[in-house]
Amino acid sequence: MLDGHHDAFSHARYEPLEQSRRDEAPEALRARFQRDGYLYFPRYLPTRVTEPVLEGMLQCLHPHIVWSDRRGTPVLRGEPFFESDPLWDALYPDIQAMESLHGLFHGDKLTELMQLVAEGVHFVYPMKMARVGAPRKLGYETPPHQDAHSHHAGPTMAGIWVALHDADEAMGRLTLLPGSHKRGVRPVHEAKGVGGVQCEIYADETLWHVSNVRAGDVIIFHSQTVHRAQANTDEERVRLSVDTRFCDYGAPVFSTNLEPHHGWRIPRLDWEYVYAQWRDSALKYYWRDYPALF
Ligand SMILES: O=C(O)CCC(=O)C(=O)O
Repeated sequence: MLDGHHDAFSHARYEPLEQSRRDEAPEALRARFQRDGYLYFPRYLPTRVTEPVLEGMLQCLHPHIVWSDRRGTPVLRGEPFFESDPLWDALYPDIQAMESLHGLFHGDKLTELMQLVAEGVHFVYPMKMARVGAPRKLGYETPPHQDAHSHHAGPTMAGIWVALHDADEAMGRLTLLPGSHKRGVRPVHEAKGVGGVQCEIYADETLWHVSNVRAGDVIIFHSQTVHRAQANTDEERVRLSVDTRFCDYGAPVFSTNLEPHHGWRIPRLDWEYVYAQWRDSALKYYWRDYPALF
């Protein structure tokens, strides 16, 4: 049954994510980021900011995934599916076309956090990701990896991840290996699950940080911080979240990050499709004249 990479974590130990607050001194926050390789801001975004994204995703995922008032989470109706399954491919372009998904990462509150980490002007990657962590898909969860490898990025790049609803330990939480960013970009091998590659974990690295999250929680992690999703072991509950990447303005950005997420595999998923119904054009093609693409 446990045929995926997650059985490799049977000896892992877990501690809660170290918490940060926006009103702490910037130097203290940056020092913690450099020490742990991540910052966790519980309840940072108000639900009025996250709810449109959650509701938009649920509309696109209907009737396969629906909100359950009883569980207080999305739940799966029917067969499970994961990123790049045919059903996911059919539903994902409309999730990508959500103006709220892209706009979320350009709003004031997340901009403030990114500026704080970047110590000045930052660049938000055009590629925005929406995650559907379905139950009953053991072994297909995101394997441990470094975004420096998957996005061909340097040390000033970081990931920013937002919880859209509360999620507990059964629901495939995002899990980080504290301090792992200090040991360089690691060798990888092929793996099942989102992204398809897994990086090396050294023998002394057994302590992972993970917490139950609530809607509006934000996690920022260094491009070399090893992270993964735990298995979703629930019978029906689904974890939905969104994330993107950012870097110091002017840092090199690799060209695949300029496409919509999975635009390289799903033929109709290009920026024309994404932007077709947007009301505000300010964020369309904002990235086109970025000076350091390769
Ligand atoms: O949310 C997830 O399941 C994976 C997120 C992730 O790996 C990432 O943002 O790089």
